[in-house]
Amino acid sequence: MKANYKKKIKTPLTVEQKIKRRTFISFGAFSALGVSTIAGWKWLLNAPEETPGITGGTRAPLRRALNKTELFFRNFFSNKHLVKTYPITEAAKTPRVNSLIGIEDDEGFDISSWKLIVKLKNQKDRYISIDALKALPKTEIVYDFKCVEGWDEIQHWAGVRLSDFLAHFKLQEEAKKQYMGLETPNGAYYVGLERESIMHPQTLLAYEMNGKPISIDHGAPLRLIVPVKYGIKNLKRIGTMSFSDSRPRDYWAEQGYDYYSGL
Ligand SMILES: Nc1nc2c(c(=O)[nH]1)N[C@H]1C(S)=C(S)[C@@H](COP(=O)(O)O)O[C@H]1N2
Ligand SMILES: [Mo]
Repeated sequence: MKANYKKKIKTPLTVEQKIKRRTFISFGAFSALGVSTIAGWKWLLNAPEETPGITGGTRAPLRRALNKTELFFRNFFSNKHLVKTYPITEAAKTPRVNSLIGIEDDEGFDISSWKLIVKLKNQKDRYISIDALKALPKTEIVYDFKCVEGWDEIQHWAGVRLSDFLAHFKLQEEAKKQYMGLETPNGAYYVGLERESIMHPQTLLAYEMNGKPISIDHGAPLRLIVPVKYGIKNLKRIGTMSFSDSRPRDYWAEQGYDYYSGL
């Protein structure tokens, strides 16, 4: 059987009718846009806040978007992307000291008895001396250190590559976890780093600056140098190291700064 289509007979619209119709459609479209904007704004405003503690407490959908952006950059850079390096002659002779949280407020700190404490699940903590670290192959880097506050400076650092350290101390299994947490000995300053930055070939546990042991203000005896990140992640005076699949606490992320803080 053939379907029986009726031919629609249209009487042409007058100009006035056309204008009326357009006006009506435009008005409807703008109203719908307005309503959905307000609805969207309300939805965001009433959405639950992200898990408190780790980051600045933004709304969950916004955090999801930020995490997607972060994931894009993590995949994009992975650890094949190398930060630009410079000749040693260009390095600052007296690099600036920026901030001393966890350093100036730690009266009890004794550099001579310092050991890096590696916290392990279901195992005893490991204590690693500065001499044990210095016995490993030394890696140097001269690069442009960048602080989120708006300054940058070419600096010369040396130490043990973090990935070499993990391999030497048989911590690769631990390092398969998504995050590493580092804290000053008194726990006043702390950062969390994701796997790609930990394994990045330019990431160092640094014990020298300009060819000499790092000064107290710059983070003696051991600090993190992670050139793929802003200064805030480059923890000075490392006390403890730990591994986890959830984000470790992070001092500046708690204040609302981007947890990833990549360059
Ligand atoms: N323990 C500790 N590490 C820290 C900080 C700090 O306040 N305390 N500040 C960070 C910031 S914001 C920057 S820019 C760099 C500055 O390092 P510098 O003082 O060696 O220049 O250290 C980072 N590491
Ligand atoms: Mo900074």
